[in-house]
Amino acid sequence: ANNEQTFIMIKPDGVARGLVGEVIKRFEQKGYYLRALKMMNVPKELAEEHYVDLSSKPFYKGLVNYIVSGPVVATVWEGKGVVVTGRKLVGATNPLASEPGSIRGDFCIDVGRNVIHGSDAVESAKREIGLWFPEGLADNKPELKWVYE
Ligand code: DAT
Ligand code: MG
Repeated sequence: ANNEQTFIMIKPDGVARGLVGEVIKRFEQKGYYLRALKMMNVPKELAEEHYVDLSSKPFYKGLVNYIVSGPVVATVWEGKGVVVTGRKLVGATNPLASEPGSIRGDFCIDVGRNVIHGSDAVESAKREIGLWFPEGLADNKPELKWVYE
């Protein structure tokens, strides 16, 4: 489906380092459509819920503290295969293993400061979009005839 959606969040280090435009540029250049965007400070409960599947991990507390440490930019992107391809644009979790050419591969080193989040499946994307955009997304009508045949 051309209207698959994923949740992409530029984490506090990415915002502080001025990488917001770089991230948006890469998703736009690929042909994906920006459906929603907001800068926000993250309530601790939201960070905890976002990463609830990792709550038993030893790094969970540090992870939550990192996400609430400064403003993030939360975005929703739409297009064919955007979840899987978005993960490729983001790169592997540990930036030392992320391919150069991916966002993490190009811009970071430590797993605990890996600049960006991307949903890992269509179902988790739905959950995360609901969590981060409870107000819903604005209506729109993108012109996509130069992206899709
Ligand atoms: P991803 O963000 O690639 O989906 P994940 O969902 O497994 O990775 O973990 C979420 C975040 O938690 C990840 O971006 C960084 C942090 N994290 C994961 N594994 C970690 C580890 N072994 N040590 C420290 N932080 C880790
Ligand atoms: Mg994940």
